[in-house]
Amino acid sequence: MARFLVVPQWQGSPSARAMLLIDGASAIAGDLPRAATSMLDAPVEAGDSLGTGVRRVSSLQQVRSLVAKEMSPETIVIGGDCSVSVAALDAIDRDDLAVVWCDAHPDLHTPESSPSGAFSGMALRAILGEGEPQLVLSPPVSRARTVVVGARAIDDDENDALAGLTRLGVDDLADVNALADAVAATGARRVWVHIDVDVLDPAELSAVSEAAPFGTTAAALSAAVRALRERVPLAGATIAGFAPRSPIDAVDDLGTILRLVAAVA
Ligand SMILES: [Mn+2]
Repeated sequence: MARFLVVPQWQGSPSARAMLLIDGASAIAGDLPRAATSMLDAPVEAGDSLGTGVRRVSSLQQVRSLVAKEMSPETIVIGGDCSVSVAALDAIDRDDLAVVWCDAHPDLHTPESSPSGAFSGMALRAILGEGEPQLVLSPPVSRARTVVVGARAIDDDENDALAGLTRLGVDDLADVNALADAVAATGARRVWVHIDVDVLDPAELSAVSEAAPFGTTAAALSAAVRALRERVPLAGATIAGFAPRSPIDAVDDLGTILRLVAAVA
């Protein structure tokens, strides 16, 4: 049975309403099996950049050390902002690991290119080992083992960093085996699946900080992830980016979120 680690980290988000991510994490946690779920005692305060180009580094580091203590095999991490995946991957063996990044945004900024200084927009870049030295993964995950799914809001500065990554668009998921094929082709023996819920179309799920049109459906993504798991064992997964503005909004979207949880758990 999967274990769930709920990480209500908001400090990596660029949003003025980043703290809604805490409400999102709590809402999801309320529907998970209690005996299999741990809630991380994440700092609530903003924290300090400590002279780096990344905002709130001190809090991000605190969360990272707490996550390291809580990770076990096949943990499903519930965010929080997207950079919870950097903390999770930092804590596990990355030999033979592929990373699937399902997100409307590729999160490939560096401190130099980021307009906001928010770490969530640098999360995948940090997993590739590039960016602020205090936060990047070492050893990194290689570009050859990284698959980006559903990215469609890409900043100019992120384009060069996409080189060498495998990319699947929303339309590619019409073939239920496309994701499994892409990951199998990397030669990896285990896979981490990161899902920012903004990869979904706003008609499917509205409670995100930066909605992007023309996303995928929960049905297509779930089917692709299930087909992937039949081919490559899951090392773990992340569901991130749920930011409901009210409890009523949270209830509206929870069915969709739980469908994604069921696909990875
Ligand atoms: Mn995103």
